[in-house]
Amino acid sequence: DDATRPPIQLLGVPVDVGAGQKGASMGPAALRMVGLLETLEELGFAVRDLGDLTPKPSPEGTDPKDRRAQITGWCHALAERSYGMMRDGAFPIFLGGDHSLSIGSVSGVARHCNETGRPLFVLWLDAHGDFNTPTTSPSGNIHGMPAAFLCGEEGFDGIVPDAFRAPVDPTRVHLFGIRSLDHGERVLLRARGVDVADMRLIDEYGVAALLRRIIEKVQAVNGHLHVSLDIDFLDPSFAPAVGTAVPGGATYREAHLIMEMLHDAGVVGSLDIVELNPILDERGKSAHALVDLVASLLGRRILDCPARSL
Ligand code: 6HN
Ligand code: MN
Ligand code: MN
Ligand code: MN
Repeated sequence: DDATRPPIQLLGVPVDVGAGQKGASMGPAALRMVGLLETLEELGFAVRDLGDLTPKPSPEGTDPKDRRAQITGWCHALAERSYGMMRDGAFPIFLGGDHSLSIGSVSGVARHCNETGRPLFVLWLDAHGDFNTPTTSPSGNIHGMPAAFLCGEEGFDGIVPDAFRAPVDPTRVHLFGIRSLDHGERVLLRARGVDVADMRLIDEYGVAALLRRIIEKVQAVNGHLHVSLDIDFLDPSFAPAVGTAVPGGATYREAHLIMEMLHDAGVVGSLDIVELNPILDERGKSAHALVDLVASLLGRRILDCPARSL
């Protein structure tokens, strides 16, 4: 088992112009500070920290306040980098940074999957749908749009290089933990057939039953599952460091169970950790909670043996 584990590569993506509030650019530093790398090494992984990404500069004459141009700079650099990490055979972990970075990270992963013929699935753990387009968005903040971009919606021309524009099949995008949607998102999500496990469904059926169906779908076609973990998926009581907190999120144990099941299923091949805003944290508790969740995703267990059946 251990011999087949891919090495882990960490890449910081300190972008925050996609969000309405600044501060997520300090996320990569906070995750490193609470021991992400050491935790993964203790689990037996070879880990390489590639440091922080530098965005491509905007064309001369661009207004420095043009947020779309800045995101384009980040996403061009990140799509290439993400693709390179996949080609290295690594398990990439992208440390955000706001959620706009997933436009770049998933585009790189998608290109690799297309080349290797592996169907790509995305598990989007979030309070929000992130399914606005530049036309529907009430805020204009690009971190509220990445899932729509990935599913091939219009309005994002040039945000990644053309060679990386590889839309994901919307029926393979699974939004999970959702409890805040804008009107336009609700309409589009239904029209495209995206699978949405909202908190109401989670309350009724529990995370295990809902996640098992997704895992089985991925396993049936030997797919690659990319997990995009927005910290606001978690209940703000134990993960307060986020600018867009919504009450009623996943509990500490629900979140860990998801990670533990994903680990046991062996389907996850890449990960984003986004929206951690350390200036809103309380003594580092949100950063610690995220590192513990990543540990569960990568094999930390309570008992040192696989889960048993009933
Ligand atoms: N996130 N739906 C809101 C908007 O501005 O489009 C909130 C988006 C939040 C995005 O948390 O990654
Ligand atoms: Mn591969
Ligand atoms: Mn969110
Ligand atoms: Mn998000």
